Amino acid sequence: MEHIYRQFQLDGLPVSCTRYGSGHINQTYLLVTSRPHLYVLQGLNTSVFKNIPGLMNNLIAVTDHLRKNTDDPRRALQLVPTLSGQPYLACENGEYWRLYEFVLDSLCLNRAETVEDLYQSGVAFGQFQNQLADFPAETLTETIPHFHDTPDRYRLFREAIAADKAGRLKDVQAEVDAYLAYEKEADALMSLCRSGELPLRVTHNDTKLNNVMLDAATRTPLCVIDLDTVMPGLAANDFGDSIRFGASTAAEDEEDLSKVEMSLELFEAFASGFLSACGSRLTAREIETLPWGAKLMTLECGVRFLTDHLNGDVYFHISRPGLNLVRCRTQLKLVQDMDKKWDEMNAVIRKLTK
Ligand code: ADP
Ligand code: GN1
Ligand code: MG
Repeated sequence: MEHIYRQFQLDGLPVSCTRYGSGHINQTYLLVTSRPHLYVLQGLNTSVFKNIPGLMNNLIAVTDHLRKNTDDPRRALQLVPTLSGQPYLACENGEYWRLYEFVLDSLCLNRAETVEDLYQSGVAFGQFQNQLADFPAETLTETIPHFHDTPDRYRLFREAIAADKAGRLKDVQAEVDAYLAYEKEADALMSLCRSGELPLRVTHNDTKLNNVMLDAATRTPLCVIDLDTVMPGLAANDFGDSIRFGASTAAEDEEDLSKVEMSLELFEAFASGFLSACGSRLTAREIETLPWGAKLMTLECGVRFLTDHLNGDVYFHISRPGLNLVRCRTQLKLVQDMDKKWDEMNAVIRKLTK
């Protein structure tokens, strides 16, 4: 990694550079110098992101915007420039690298340790939405076209089934059939957007709990990270992706499906934090359709995992064979559990906005 990090303006001499975090897309390293000064070094995934200069422009504009409201360096991601003063490194071999200041004295959780943690992550994503309400959406590059277009995800799923590139279809027919049975629901939110009933807003689009930094002492929000997919989108999808990941009683890659449920207690905690931070900005229709965001983001993510399994694991990082299949099963279990709890999920939202 030395040839990469020595091209950035470092404070001190590099002491260690080790793989870090549990993101599924980029290559992330913790870089520590002799000062000591901590950095996060990231290699961007060029097969996922086709327009990295556009993506980096989004990131710079969004973080500049977030910094307008605060003097606290921990409240917005901060890029460290290269030796030649560029905000990121574009290598001759086509790789792109960026360096962030490490958000100090923070927590980044893969699992809420308390119900309050999930409440606070709801506050973080609600605030994020609030802070970007006056951001000029038309200046953003769409970094992944059709990112949360669930019907389009089904189209790609059908293509993967037809191609059966990795020869795995015969082993996963049950999962394929179960997901195809849900296809009729895939357009529920997109159709409301097309008809003008739901507005497009500047959204994060990847609102996993591990994309929020909490203050280690107070466990309250510092900032939202992983801004690669900030684009115009639906508020319900930001809400929903957080529920998919954070309100599950088990990890995304849990093999024992009896442990996987969508916890109504965690659902309420996140909803309560999210609505307290951004509820007044949302229309009644947006609020009413939040449970759909939860169901569709979970369904869509499951379809994406299964598509990737069929394609031979070319998109999401996997640490063991079959991991995308395991992930698609947990998402399916969550969708089925949401079906069972549908009336209660809707009742929670009504109760919180009474
Ligand atoms: P990916 O797109 O692969 O998920 P992320 O940008 O989310 O990449 O980074 C992966 C992980 O690295 C995060 O979940 C977090 O633990 C850690 N991380 C990223 N940026 C920072 C930062 N500035 N300070 C501290 N930790 C960070
Ligand atoms: C990826 O980058 P990361 O790990 O935060 C993915 C999300 C999925 C998520 C599933 C750019 O998020 O869309 O919901 O994995 N990000 C991208 O865990 O595809
Ligand atoms: Mg991430």
